[in-house]
Amino acid sequence: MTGGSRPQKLNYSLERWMQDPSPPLQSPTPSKVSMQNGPISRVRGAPRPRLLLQGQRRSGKSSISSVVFHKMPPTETLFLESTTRIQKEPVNSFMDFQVWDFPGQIDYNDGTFDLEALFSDTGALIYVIDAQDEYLEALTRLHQTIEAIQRHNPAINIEVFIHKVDGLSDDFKLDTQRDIVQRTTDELADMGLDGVHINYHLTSIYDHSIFEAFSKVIQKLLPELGTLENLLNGLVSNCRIEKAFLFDVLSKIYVATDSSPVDVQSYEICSDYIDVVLDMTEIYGYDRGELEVNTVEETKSSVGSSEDWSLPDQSSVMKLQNGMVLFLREINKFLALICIMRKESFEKRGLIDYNVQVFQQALEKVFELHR
Ligand SMILES: Nc1nc2c(ncn2[C@@H]2O[C@H](COP(=O)(O)OP(=O)(O)OP(=O)(O)O)[C@@H](O)[C@H]2O)c(=O)[nH]1
Ligand SMILES: [Mg+2]
Repeated sequence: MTGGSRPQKLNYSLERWMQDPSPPLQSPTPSKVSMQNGPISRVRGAPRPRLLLQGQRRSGKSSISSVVFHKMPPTETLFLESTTRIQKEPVNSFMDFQVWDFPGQIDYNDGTFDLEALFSDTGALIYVIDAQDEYLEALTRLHQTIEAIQRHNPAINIEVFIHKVDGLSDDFKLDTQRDIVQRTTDELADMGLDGVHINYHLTSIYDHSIFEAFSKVIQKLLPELGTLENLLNGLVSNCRIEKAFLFDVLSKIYVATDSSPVDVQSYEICSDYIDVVLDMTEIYGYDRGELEVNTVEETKSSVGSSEDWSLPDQSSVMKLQNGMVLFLREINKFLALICIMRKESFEKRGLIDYNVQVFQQALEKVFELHR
């Protein structure tokens, strides 16, 4: 995956399907939605990976793109029209990337497309399969696409979204996944492509699964992922935090988490918490001007104390009935850190504040390297 697209090399057949890019997606009303005082901007100058959303007609590609990147309520996707041209969606966030939403009827395996150009700057192929429909034809197309990718750019991550699973029982979901994996493995083996690694995700726009799947897809494209995980591991162990997520606020994709296993409920509650904070900020937000942020040294002197600790402006806390605490801290315009911890751990607020600041500064250095 390398930066920039190469439209001049696309031949007529592909250009015919292209749509001019829409303006880049930005954080919603950035002046109000906060997340703007932190020192880190984003990974400037880093490659802008391309994600291709492909699959049969009506499989749900545009719905996924609209729900994840435009905050469209899932029920409104019922009124989406069929895509006729490739929709290029530049996403400007902590990491710039672009999503290309393909029309279902496009057959780029017909020999006239410049597949070399199409796949050359691509980071991931997201192939969407409607699990509520017959999927044999979709699988045939998927296998042809994988074969083409192997020929042109085998470094592309192949992600299969077994989609619309909201209508299926748990047993049926797993049976469907097993069947799709088996058929794909067999078919690829017959094609002599047994070593190809494919990731499968069960998804629906009606719950958090689509955000979780997208998080995993994006994480694989982040060169800094290992470092981010290490930083989060350090934070978690120093402050006795149960789980910590670094979220992209606009899309609710989590960019990284500590290395303890992710359970869906933790992810869901953190994701819902972002919605609550953003909604409140939207209504009651105020211009905070320049924030006075303590230096690490200043904060260090208050480590261990809890009485004289006041919640920094860029934070929010929610205590849950079960004795757990949700703590959100904005890192910058795009990113927020959300931690789940026990009440007792949260009482050591000076310690938390100090460690979060250390974490924030380390993050800045990590991203600085890629500017
Ligand atoms: N039940 C359910 N329906 C979904 C889901 N995602 C999308 N849909 C529905 O699937 C239908 C088709 O969605 P689109 O997003 O237009 O499909 P598409 O793949 O972009 O179709 P083309 O543009 O024709 O290729 C819409 O009615 C959506 O509401 C889902 O997760 N669950
Ligand atoms: Mg579409």
